[in-house]
Amino acid sequence: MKLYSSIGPNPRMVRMFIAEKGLDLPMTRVDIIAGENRREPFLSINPAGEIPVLEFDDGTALAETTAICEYLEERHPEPPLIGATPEARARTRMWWRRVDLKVVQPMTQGFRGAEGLQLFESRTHCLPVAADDLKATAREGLSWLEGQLGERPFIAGETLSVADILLFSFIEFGALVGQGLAPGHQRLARWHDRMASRPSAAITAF
Ligand SMILES: N[C@@H](CCC(=O)N[C@@H](CS)C(=O)NCC(=O)O)C(=O)O
Repeated sequence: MKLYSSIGPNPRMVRMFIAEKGLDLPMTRVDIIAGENRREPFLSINPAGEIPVLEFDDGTALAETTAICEYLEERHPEPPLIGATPEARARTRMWWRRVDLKVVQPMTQGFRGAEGLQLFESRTHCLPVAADDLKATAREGLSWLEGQLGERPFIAGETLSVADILLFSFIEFGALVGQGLAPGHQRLARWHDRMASRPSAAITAF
């Protein structure tokens, strides 16, 4: 089994997930800036042309961070990063989805419609006219999470989960592309600092 990885928050979150599991997978680097992921032979591995991809020893491949993390959790349940019980798994998936829909998607689309436009306009439908609103939507999502976090140590509860890993990876990405935390995001800033001190957070670009 090996992972196709690159710069960017999606492969980073999967690598962080792998590190938190204590796993060590061989990796192949894909140059997404040069568009290696948008042409053959990569398109035969993932027709969506995106990174990360987990390739199995029989040559079949699995894309999408969600599917990859779910698979790794089933194969390597310890430590649980999605959950050890049906209730814990459901709670993590609820927060995972909220982080994805409220922050990750609008932040990504906001970036692709503005700072990332030159790189992405020939690859996917970008929304330059909506970029500012998409960024505002991501900021609102962060503010909502700030209010929800309360005094909990982690996004989904008392222990680290994939929801923390996803949010951390995208908050770090946002900081690089002009979508960093706002001064009012104090709980998230403290949570971010705790996350940043984990050894798995040292994994940045491939
Ligand atoms: N929905 C995909 C998104 C993957 C994605 O957008 N990956 C970025 C890197 S962070 C990528 O491949 N960008 C290059 C491109 O789209 O050409 C997932 O969850 O894995």
